[in-house]
Amino acid sequence: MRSVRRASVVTALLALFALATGPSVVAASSVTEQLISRLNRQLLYMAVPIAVLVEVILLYTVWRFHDNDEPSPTRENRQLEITWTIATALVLLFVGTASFHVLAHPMVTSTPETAHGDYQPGEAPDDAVEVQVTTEQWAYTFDYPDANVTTSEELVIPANRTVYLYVTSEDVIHSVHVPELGLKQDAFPDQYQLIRTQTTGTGEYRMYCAELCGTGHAEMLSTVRVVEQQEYEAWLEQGGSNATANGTASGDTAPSGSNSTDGTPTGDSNATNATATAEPTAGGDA
Ligand SMILES: [Cu+2]
Repeated sequence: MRSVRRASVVTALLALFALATGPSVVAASSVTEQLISRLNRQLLYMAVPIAVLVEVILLYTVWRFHDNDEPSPTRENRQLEITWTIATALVLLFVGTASFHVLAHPMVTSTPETAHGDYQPGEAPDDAVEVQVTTEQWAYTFDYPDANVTTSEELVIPANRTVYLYVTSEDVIHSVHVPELGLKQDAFPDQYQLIRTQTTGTGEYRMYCAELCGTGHAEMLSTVRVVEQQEYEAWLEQGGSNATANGTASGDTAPSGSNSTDGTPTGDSNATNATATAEPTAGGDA
């Protein structure tokens, strides 16, 4: 019986490590999402066999001893105790190492590398795309300082390039959340937080506010559109397809109902993509 137990523990552990180090199977939309999903799968590969093993032992015990009228007290079993102590230590070691590897990754957790210890827009490397994301009740403003473009309609970024999003708030605490890209960062007034990522292809993703911030919280939505470099440059050149000269002042801007799919700059696009909720502002970029 003892050898059977030990063998099952060892087999389960070997299977865990084999599965945990297997190749990733799902195509990720960003490096950040890739790291997080892989960790999630690894932990699942750990947890599921352990859960199954425990359940099997439990059911076996119930079946085997359900009509035992004279149960004998548990005897000390040093070998078994040593086995499960080492097995548990190995599992925890793996979970800790795998988690640390992801949590410490700069595309997952940004750490200020500057002497002043916080983030300041303008400090992104030259080859990275920098966007300032300003949140307010209940809208977003996206500033592209290098191109002098400001828009409140959607966040447009180029594919396969490192992106630095400097997140801040004009009023209360918000949280910028793009689940499909694995991005989430709280936004605080009077300071910048950094989201660093790199997408792996083009696509369109929903941006949510993930911090209850008032009555319009549920409507605080926007779109992240990842486009090819060429399309991105054309979009910037047009001043952003939906750019507004007074983007930061338009507090009543409706949450983006943007459903543009072709990404072609349309100048004053309010006429074309005004949805039931979008209140046309006075003439786009004038
Ligand atoms: Cu909110």
